Amino acid sequence: MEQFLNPEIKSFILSYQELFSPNSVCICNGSDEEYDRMIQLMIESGTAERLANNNILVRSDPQDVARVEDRTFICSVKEEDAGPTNNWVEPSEMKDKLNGLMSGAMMGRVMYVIPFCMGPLGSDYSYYGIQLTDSPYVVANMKKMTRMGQKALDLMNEYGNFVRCVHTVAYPLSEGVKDVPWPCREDKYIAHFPETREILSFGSGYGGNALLGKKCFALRIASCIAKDEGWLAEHMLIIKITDPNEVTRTVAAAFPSACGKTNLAMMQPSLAGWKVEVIGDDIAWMKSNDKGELYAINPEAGFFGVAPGTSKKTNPNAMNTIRQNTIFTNTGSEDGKPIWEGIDSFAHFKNIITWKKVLHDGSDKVAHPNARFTVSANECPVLSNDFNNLKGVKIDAILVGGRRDEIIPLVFQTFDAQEGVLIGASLTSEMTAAAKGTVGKVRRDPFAMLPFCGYNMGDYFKHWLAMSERLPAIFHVNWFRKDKDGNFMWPGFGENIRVLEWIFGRLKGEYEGKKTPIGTVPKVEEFNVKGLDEKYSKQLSELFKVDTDAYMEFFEELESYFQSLDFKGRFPSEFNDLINQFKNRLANANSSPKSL
Ligand code: TSX
Ligand code: MN
Repeated sequence: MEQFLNPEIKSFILSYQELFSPNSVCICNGSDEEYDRMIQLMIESGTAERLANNNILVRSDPQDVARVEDRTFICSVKEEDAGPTNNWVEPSEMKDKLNGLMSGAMMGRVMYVIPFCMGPLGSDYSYYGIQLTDSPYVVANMKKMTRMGQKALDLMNEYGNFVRCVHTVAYPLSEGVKDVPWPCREDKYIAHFPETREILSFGSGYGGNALLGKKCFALRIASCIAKDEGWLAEHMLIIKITDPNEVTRTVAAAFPSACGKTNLAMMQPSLAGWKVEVIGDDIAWMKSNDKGELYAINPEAGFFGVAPGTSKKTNPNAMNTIRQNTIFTNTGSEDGKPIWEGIDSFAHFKNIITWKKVLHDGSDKVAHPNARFTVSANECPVLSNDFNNLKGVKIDAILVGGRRDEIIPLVFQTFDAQEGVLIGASLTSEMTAAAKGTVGKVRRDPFAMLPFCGYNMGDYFKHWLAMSERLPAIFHVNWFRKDKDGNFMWPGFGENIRVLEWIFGRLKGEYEGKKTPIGTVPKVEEFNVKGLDEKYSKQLSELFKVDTDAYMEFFEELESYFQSLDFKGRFPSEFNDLINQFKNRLANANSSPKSL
């Protein structure tokens, strides 16, 4: 270690070097040469192969393809600080366990030291981390997903504080052990220590388990820092919308996985003159200033997106983003091109090699459903010029959304921020391939943070309520409503700009909307249907309808969900009042329909 490292950084590295016993230590500088060296290592070890356009394809072990929520732990000192939605283990017990397991875990390997910054380099919003890892795949991915290397290290040396991120695939190459293309372990641990801002990740090399800057740091640990410091670390995209008169508004939006966050973040609007630019597709850090305005940054530097379903039709800007300089993980390939289910040109391919490295015969999947692309945000043609803005961007509206066949209208604005917070806490999602579990099952997913809130969800609700005086307008959207025959009632994708246009009009005070018991929906005549397929425009009133009986049941189900969880006394009683407020309005609407 020739270069200057402040004493805390030095002792962090040395103590884990001693524990892990790697052959050598490499401090990453984040250069392109270093990236190329990681790729070369992966090619030589059979982990990766080159595709066209400087893309590469990596195949993981089929046992290591997604986040492992049942192996993810919040190790706060007190159990009640982890709350009912997290797995809790007492910190010293977890440390002892992992100290034992990690002893000698990097034998025969290099320990890479990755200094990185979450957020624009030099921004007051940003936080630093150092990840130790024995995986060249992780080094390559961290270069795309974070501001990684020398500059981050220089700033960190000066600033002092950093989150300790410790990762090993835990496959030591002791005497006589041969390496495998994707080393990993069955007994995985993804452990978070919120009080000491530490992450210990053992036995997995995949995604959110291993790229510790993302879900572990920027959501689980950051949510704890944010609660302590009075800001928000959220599972939200950030987009900047420009109307035909060059008026811009910036929106943050929380959607559970599989609702198309990345598609919305990069969407190509169908309405002429409108522009949508992306600042982030997954995580937003939001702080309010002394004027009560909310400002946000995207702590990430790249996109780690789900490949299956991405196509010229669903997300043309993503397709252009990932044309070159991209790491594909667990996709199929043919002739130097990455391939997956839902890519437009699928049928043209004749000799596809699947993610499991066999010739595709139609009976098996080309790509794993959680196959990913990793790409630097700089490759994105619709990246906002505010992406690196040190001051962040002012958030004019918060959107929350779910994926619901029935009941929830296309869009409504909540009457106030407190009601918006309750609506955010009411989100549900379908289980997806992004995490190990039952695909297709509906689960409650407050603010899309269920797997990512690093502390007691009751305290999280209280924190949102405490922030509510400083929150902008809140809207709920649902692109996924279906008619009685099971057809989608809304075309979605680029046509969602019509919903954003209405939201825009609300923010500018131009649209009055129509009051319903749950909030304000568009008046049909306010909604821009120019050029919209008649099959959709003729059922708009249906899309804006609020079924009071169904919504009454919705709030009753929400109530029983909250009651089913043991928040250890941390549940905000205001939520019960808010639910009653909604229920009273719904009951009144039923008894006297003319009053609304
Ligand atoms: O991402 C989606 N969005 C947001 C886009 C900006 N998806 C994909 C979800 C899975 C990740 C959507 N799917 C959206 C949507 O708005 N809407 C739907 C449902 C839908 C699917 C297909 C059609 C219409 C609606 N139409 C045809 O296939 C022709
Ligand atoms: Mn996500």
